[in-house]
Amino acid sequence: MEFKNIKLELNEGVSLIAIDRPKSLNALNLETLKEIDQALEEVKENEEVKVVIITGAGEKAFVAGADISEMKDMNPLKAKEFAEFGQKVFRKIELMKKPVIAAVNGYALGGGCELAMACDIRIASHNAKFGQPEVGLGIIPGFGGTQRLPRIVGMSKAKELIYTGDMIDAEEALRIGLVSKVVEQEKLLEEAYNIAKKIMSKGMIAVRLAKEAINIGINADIETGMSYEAKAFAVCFATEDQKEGMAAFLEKRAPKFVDK
Ligand code: CO8
Repeated sequence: MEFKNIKLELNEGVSLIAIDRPKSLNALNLETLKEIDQALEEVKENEEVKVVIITGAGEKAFVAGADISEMKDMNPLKAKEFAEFGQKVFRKIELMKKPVIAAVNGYALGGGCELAMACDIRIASHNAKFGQPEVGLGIIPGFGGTQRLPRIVGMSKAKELIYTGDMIDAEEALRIGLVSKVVEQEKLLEEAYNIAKKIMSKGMIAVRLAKEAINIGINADIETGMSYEAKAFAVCFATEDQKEGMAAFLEKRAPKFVDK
């Protein structure tokens, strides 16, 4: 499919989705969200794609939020539909069987921070800025921010950020665990690809099962999480990759995983 507001590339097993609306700092209007949704469907179905990277085009913004000019005249029903659609798209990222890395290259505000938080791994460039400024617009986060931010950084910091609308820089985001790495802007995509390549060198079924176990466990009690982990662990032993991985270790050679 042809896209107007995003770019979609495939390089050696890695799909790169770049939000590309530079005039509005890559803000998410409905059309852009629909294109992201479509791109996610395509990468989900494409067996060549092993890992996905999401970034913002240009050097200034990852995504500066939902598009305020489009939201300003919404009635409550439209606002609910918009929030639910955005939530559904971001949940698709979270539930995708392939790892998704956010390469945050500038402003990640409101819906932009929420998009990054739906990804499995977040890395940022030094000039990245994060925040949930919605209360300053008289609204609250609507694409999962009230749910994911406390799960990622804890209740106190999440409430501080959401109630004040404060913007934090990349170093602070690293300190509070909102991102896992900060690099120079010109190295950001290279670093994201390096992480993707490292993941792709492992048993990808195991990576997928680990993602599922972590996602289920974070929203469940410990017994449910442990029980899921044990079952997913058992499933690994039905794969060729488990046999290959362990044989390769014992034979002191690099494993050749086949994703089976
Ligand atoms: N929506 C629409 N346009 C935007 C947005 C946005 N979120 N952010 C920036 N723009 C536009 C500006 O209007 C401006 O356009 P123009 O050139 O036509 O005037 C252009 O991008 C450049 O922006 P600035 O001139 O403001 O650039 P600065 O460098 O001065 O400032 C900032 C950069 C700090 C990022 C500033 O643009 C800003 O504060 N943007 C808004 C950030 C924000 O509040 N984001 C949260 C939006 S609300 C949200 O995301 C809720 C998500 C859940 C929705 C649920 C559905 C109901």
